[in-house]
Amino acid sequence: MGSTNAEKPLSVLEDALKGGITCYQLREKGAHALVGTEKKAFAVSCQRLCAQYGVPFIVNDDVDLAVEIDADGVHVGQDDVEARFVRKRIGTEKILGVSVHTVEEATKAIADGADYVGMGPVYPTMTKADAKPVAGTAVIEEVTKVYPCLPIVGIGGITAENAEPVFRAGASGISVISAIASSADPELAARRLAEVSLKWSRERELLR
Ligand code: TZP
Ligand code: MG
Repeated sequence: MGSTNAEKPLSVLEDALKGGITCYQLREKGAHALVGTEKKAFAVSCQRLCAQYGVPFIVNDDVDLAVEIDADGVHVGQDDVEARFVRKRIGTEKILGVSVHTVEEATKAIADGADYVGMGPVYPTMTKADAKPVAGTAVIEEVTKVYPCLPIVGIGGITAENAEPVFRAGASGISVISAIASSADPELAARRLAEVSLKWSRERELLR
């Protein structure tokens, strides 16, 4: 018996959790994206799985859904509802992430109450149809210099093999889709990414 559309992503998520991911963001996008009650049911299944592993569950864009199911946080981009309104709505206890591409956007994200910023695409990616041009790691370095304490998560085409320059530029974390979801062994892929990430968080501790 084959798995349903909703089961496959759930099994990938469980593998990723076993492999050691430390945060999960639900990004329900594209032509076959679930909507309405199906989306909510899927979100709750992901949320429960994340809770079993003690991993924060963040919803991309959909503030209403995040509030309705009491998600751990919300992530918004520059074209979504303004971060300051999201912060007002979700309160101070929840995680707020904002995608930024410049120091100016980072400044606004901080003023709006962001806990972290996502920056990318660092490398070429096929995943986001409307992704901005590839930014490399230079902007991450720039934002790190201005805001050394701001948690930055790099995104876009990142794998365990090319993650090092992202951390070296100042990112505290990396965020991936294909490197795990398109892997033949998502658990192993997540473990490798978690290892690289752990190595860099240790190095950062030593530098303090
Ligand atoms: N924002 C910039 S690139 C991207 C998003 C959401 C997609 C990243 O996906 P992948 O498969 O890890 O390149
Ligand atoms: Mg968005």
